[in-house]
Amino acid sequence: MAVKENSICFQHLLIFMACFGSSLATGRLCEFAEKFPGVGGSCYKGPTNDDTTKQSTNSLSGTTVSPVETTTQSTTSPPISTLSSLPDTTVSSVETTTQSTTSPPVESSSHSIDTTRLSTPTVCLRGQLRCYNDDNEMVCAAPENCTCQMTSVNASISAGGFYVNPDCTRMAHCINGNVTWDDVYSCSLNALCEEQNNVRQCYCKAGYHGDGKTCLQLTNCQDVYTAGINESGIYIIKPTNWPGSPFPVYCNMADGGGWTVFQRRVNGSVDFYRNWTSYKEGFGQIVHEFWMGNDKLYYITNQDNYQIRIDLVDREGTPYFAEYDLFRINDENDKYRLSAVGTYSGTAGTSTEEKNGLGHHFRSSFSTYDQDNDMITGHCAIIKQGAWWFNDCCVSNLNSIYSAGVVESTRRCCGGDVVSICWNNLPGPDHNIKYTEMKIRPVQV
Ligand SMILES: [Ca+2]
Repeated sequence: MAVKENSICFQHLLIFMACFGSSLATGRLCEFAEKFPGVGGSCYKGPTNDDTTKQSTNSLSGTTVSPVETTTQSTTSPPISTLSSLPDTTVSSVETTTQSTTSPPVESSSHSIDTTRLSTPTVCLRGQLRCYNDDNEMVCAAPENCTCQMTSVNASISAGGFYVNPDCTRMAHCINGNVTWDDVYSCSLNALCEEQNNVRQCYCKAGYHGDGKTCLQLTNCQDVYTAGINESGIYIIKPTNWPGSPFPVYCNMADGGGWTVFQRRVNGSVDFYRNWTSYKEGFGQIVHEFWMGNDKLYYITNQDNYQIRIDLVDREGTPYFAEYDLFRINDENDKYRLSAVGTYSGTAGTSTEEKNGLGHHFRSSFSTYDQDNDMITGHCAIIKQGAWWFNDCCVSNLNSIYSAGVVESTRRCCGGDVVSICWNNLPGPDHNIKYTEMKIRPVQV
């Protein structure tokens, strides 16, 4: 029996794992985001009319191909091999020739059918063809619903689907019951010929995006966005010169899209008072509270000119944001020094460099409780219980203790003895930030 075009999305956690294991490796958004808004992934559902435009942008498409069963056909329908002897005007589902076109519709007055050999409808309405459906039953159907029987490879292709041969050197399509072979089909150097969820074709490797024939490297979330994916979620990227394996990041596609998120605080459930190695490698959950990791941040911000956006929400729910038109950090040898902070704009306070949240920290090295790289005798990371580009110590400190508590508006979180997530000069009380998100993208040209 020909297998119908599968819906390959699994349920619940299986979706999560399956999508991460395969589809995210392509960098494409998983449709399980339908169930888990805000979290990406990809699972292909068989082609439908509605999918036509989606496939053109998201590029993954497929259909299952299964060997033709001949054992049951002898009782309900003729074996495939005998179909070729039937008049062309009555059956069009047999593999014909390359670049074949749609067969003419069967006339309702057709009299050329051998009714002794066919137990299924012998006369079809105008506009229909006698052909196999996805259940391998001979029926009268609209041409676009006819499957294609490929006797040469002992397989069938679902209506509208495709077939790729075992070494991914040929691709055939089933269109209106006819098989059409592409002139050229081969895998990109950044793709693998393999079967995923019962669909064999060329698949882009992790960190790349495309149809398998062409695969573009995803060096940040802007590349994901440019590829036509505008839904926030998790994607696999591979920054330029990154020495490790491609890795997942959270892409925020709001505010113009293409933002690679590297820090988020939501409710204090993740401990941010951590050591140097932890900040170097990253920690937390990228769909929740996390720090992406200073090594990754270094590679991303050094492959182009990047801007940064910082979103803050205070305890009362009032949102603020700060943007700097340039942002970069150096590598570990230079203690992840904040080597570029551009011009400020936004709603999160003053534009005076000495007072605004991040500008004050320009040129400072990163410090953690086990690495004192600040500019005072004391140890800012311990005093302020955070990890930041401390100098004398701070005007901002978004990795400090999560408190979101009420504090006196006259006291400064970095200048006084209050220890909490801090962004001095935020309009209103500045010690009660309950939400932060730090994200970067290439400077827009
Ligand atoms: Ca010190």
